[in-house]
Amino acid sequence: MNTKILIIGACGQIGTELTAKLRATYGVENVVASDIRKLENDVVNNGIFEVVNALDYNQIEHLLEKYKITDVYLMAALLSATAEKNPAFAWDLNMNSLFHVLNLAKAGKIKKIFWPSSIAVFGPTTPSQNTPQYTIMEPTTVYGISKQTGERWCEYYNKQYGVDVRSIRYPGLISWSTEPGGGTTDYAVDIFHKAITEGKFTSFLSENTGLPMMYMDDAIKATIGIMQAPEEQVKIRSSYNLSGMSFTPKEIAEEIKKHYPDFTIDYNPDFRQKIADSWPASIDDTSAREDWNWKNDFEIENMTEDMFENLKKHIY
Ligand code: AKB
Repeated sequence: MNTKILIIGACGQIGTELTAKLRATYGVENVVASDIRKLENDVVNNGIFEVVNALDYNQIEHLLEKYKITDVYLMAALLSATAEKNPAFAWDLNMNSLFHVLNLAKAGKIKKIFWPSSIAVFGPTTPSQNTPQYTIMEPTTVYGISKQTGERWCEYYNKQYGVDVRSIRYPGLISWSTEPGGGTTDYAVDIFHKAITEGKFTSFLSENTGLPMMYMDDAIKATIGIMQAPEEQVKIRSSYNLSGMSFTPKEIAEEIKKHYPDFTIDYNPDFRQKIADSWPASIDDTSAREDWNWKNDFEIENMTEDMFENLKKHIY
């Protein structure tokens, strides 16, 4: 059977780049992008686009039937910082959108689901360095609680009902072409823009706050990689740890200085510091590497080079 894809939340940070890559991989006619509103952007203009509310079961069901969808990528979510400001809506969106696609798969209307989890599933009692796949998980943010709960439901639907749902725990994601939307790791994107436009940057996290990060190219590679892996290779049905690189604001500033020697950084931590302090500093992703051959291409050096090259070529 032909792969026919529906992306829910296609206009977000990950969705935008995922949609472009899926269209290039599977053909524009086999990928339906959707989001809560229709913007003037490549996602809307370069292929099939539908307005859909991720909380509307009937709308999703209608699209599945209309386009004979096999695979759903559910990318709609409220991220950590935004979720703290609106806990009730974050819980509603992050959980009920997941239940909709899980139940539609249970009813035989979807063959395969991708659902993103996050390093936010971990908490202050989790070992912070090289955080293992299986460890203490006591998240203290609304976002983290929703992701951890979502993971439990994914595994439950897989074991009880045979739903083929696949998931990875994204670290902070860095991209030159899309803006992040309300996360705690967003500084790591903004810093590149400010290095070019202002030569200085004020970080909302303190200088030695280490967090796991990943270049968007690697995140997209992992997302499509786990979806293309043979079913039996995807042994973990909660969510896989995934690692690219780890750095602190001070370390990324040092790397940026190799390109812009006059660049300066100062620090003014806000409410996001507490969230960052509750997350791991680095991640052990041995299971993803062993089970479905995950491997990252980008470390801090080649990511920084690629960011500046593309920002200067396409944005500034
Ligand atoms: C966030 O900061 O909320 C996200 C994430 C790590 O899931 N980027």
